[in-house]
Amino acid sequence: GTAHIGVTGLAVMGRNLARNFARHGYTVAVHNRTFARTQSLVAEHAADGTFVAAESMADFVAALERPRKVVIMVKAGPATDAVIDELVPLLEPGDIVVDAGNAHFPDTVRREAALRALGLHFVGTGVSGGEEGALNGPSIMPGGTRESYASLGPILEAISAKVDGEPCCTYVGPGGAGHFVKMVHNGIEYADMQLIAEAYDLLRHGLGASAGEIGEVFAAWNTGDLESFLIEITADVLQHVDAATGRPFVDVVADAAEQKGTGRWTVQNALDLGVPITGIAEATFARALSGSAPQRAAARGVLPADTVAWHVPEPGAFIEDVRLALYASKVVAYSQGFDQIAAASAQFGWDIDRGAMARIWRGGCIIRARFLDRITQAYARDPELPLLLADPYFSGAVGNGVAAWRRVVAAAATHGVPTPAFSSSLAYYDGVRAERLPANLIQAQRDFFGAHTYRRVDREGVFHTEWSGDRSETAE
Ligand code: 2AM
Repeated sequence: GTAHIGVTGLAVMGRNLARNFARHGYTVAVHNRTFARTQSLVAEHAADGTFVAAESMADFVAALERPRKVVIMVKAGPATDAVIDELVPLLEPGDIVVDAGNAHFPDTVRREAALRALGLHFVGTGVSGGEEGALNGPSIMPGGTRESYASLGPILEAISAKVDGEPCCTYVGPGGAGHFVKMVHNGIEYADMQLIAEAYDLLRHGLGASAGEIGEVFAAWNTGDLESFLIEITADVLQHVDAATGRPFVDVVADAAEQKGTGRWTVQNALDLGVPITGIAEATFARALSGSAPQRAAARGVLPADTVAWHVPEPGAFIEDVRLALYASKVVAYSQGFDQIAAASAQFGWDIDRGAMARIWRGGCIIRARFLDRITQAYARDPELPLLLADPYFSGAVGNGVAAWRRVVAAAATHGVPTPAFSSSLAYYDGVRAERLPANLIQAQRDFFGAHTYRRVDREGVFHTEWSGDRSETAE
């Protein structure tokens, strides 16, 4: 065969990836379980470049040059395994199977090991940017062997988004590293969205501002440190007017957030690793709370607020406080997400370059933002940076806003406006910077009821006190 790369699974994402490859001059073999989709792609988009339409999996594989590069773009889960099972007997050692779907990383670890045993390369890759990104340049996070990246990498880099001439694609690490990083990306996206929603809610309650007016605030914020895709679309969405009612669009949208599960995966993994990603966790739980219809119905009008009316004396100063609180909370969420990447990288031996992850998120993906440059710079200053928040640039930027952050969280609590992500981020900030935490008491309690032992501040060793006896202390 002569095709440079193949794509199987031609729903919108696969179709757009195939078109993106073709537009970059690659000959693309295309295949789909239902042939009609393959035919319509080739019929409608011949102008994009050269496609080879294959009706059977065998014809599809035969159309590819060696080593074969096959991109699977089907719904994550059993469909991916079904396609792999059909594909593998047709392949030869050295061929590269790419799963570009939203796989859960433990599945990728499993599939990579199984295909490696057969002499095949399995590349689980994150692809972010939705349909539009897949067509015009996504952020691509490929895992698997470094060897596979030598031939596959240049093709993925070619179709990825570019920022300052640099591709938003790099080798992430072995095994499930690519899908892991994509998962954390999505978790950070949850946190970012929740923080933006809380900022909107604060401006709504504090200023009594309309959605359109708040949209103007976000548009102004998008010219500064907060400049990002999510802030930009928020400004746009807030200013959109519902055609049917003439009301602000967001005012007619039901307030129950849904999720497809990547936030949940991120939090579940953080619990396994013991990494406090409170921003992402609060964002995930906030969606769950919004969808807790029976509980909300039981509480509405029953639980007293005991608040007074909110009159912000200086709207301009309040808006600036909220902006600073948003930026500080956002830095916390990213700092926590990068801690999670570091912990998983250590646990699984993936050796992930965190600065490079921030670099490939600058374009194509949902969390693309100006401030990611700052993260790359922080890890360039210190690749082993233990806490992003403590990097000199970020500690300075957050430190500048900390008084504002406290005013915003205090005002939200006083006036009964829920800000779980703002509040927990500030609690994390104060926790992580504390000279001494009350965990001393936790350890003493654990020793009391369970003889779980404790360490002392003044002596090395592990100790236990005979709580039910003479309260003497023994060294373990
Ligand atoms: P279809 O067009 O034949 O339904 C998204 O659902 C994409 O995944 C579609 O291209 C769909 O093919 C494909 N897909 C879903 N389940 C599949 C399976 N078990 N085997 C192969 N392709 C599958």
